[in-house]
Amino acid sequence: MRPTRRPHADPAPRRPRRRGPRARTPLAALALAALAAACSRGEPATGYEVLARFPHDTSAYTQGLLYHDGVLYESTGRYGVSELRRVELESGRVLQRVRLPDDRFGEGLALLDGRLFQLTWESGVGYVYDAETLALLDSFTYTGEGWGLTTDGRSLIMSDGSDTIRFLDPQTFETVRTVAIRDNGAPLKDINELEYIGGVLYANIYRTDWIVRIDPEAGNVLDWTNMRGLLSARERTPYTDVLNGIAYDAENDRLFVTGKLWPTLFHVRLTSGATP
Ligand SMILES: [Ca+2]
Repeated sequence: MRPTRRPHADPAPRRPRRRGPRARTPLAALALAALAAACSRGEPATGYEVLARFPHDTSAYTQGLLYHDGVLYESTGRYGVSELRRVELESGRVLQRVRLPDDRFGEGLALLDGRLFQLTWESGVGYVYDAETLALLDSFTYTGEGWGLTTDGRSLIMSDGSDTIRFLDPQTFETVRTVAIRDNGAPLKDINELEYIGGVLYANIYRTDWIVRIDPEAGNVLDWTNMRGLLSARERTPYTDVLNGIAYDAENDRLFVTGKLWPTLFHVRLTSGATP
């Protein structure tokens, strides 16, 4: 069945569907109890700490995000304005941009062995660029939709809106293996932007404020983190869209998150994420 079509710019942000930790394990039950206790005390029920804030282009419909050698690389979506960008972290200034064809909707982005790989949403076409120059080197095709993309250093790891993650060979783009994502045995769909950090797959869940951490080998969800309240009400406009975009600065151990058309990119530390 075809997944629900994603809005290009939702003027009235949808209420996120209920997603989150379920009290089916002792750990989840403890986390929920702590959450309930925090709520009852009037404290914000969040699972993160903001360490720094940086400007983010409010015209960037963030679909892919990564950090490498001191700069951010961003893939933006929407037909007619999709781009690959090199972005200065501190200012949010776009240092270099490559415009996609008007009929391509930019999606996930990964960097492996000096090459950038960019997915598109429904056209089944991906692009390969030189990471230094952003020169277009090649293109490839895949079946189904393109959502998130990251790498474990060997394979490209791709989400497509379903509950299955694909591992692609970066040379042939063949699917090497697939992993079914399960949260306490239940299929977890709408896995969106991805970041592979230290053997763990971090993922946005589309239309929610949740980031999940996944064991990419077995496919089981390790924990959920609620990013609610990250963007203040003052920073939101009718055009502000959902949380999406996770990047990691391995050299300085910095985790970055932002959202589609958000004015801010955050350096955060996840505090509620507990590995069983
Ligand atoms: Ca990412």
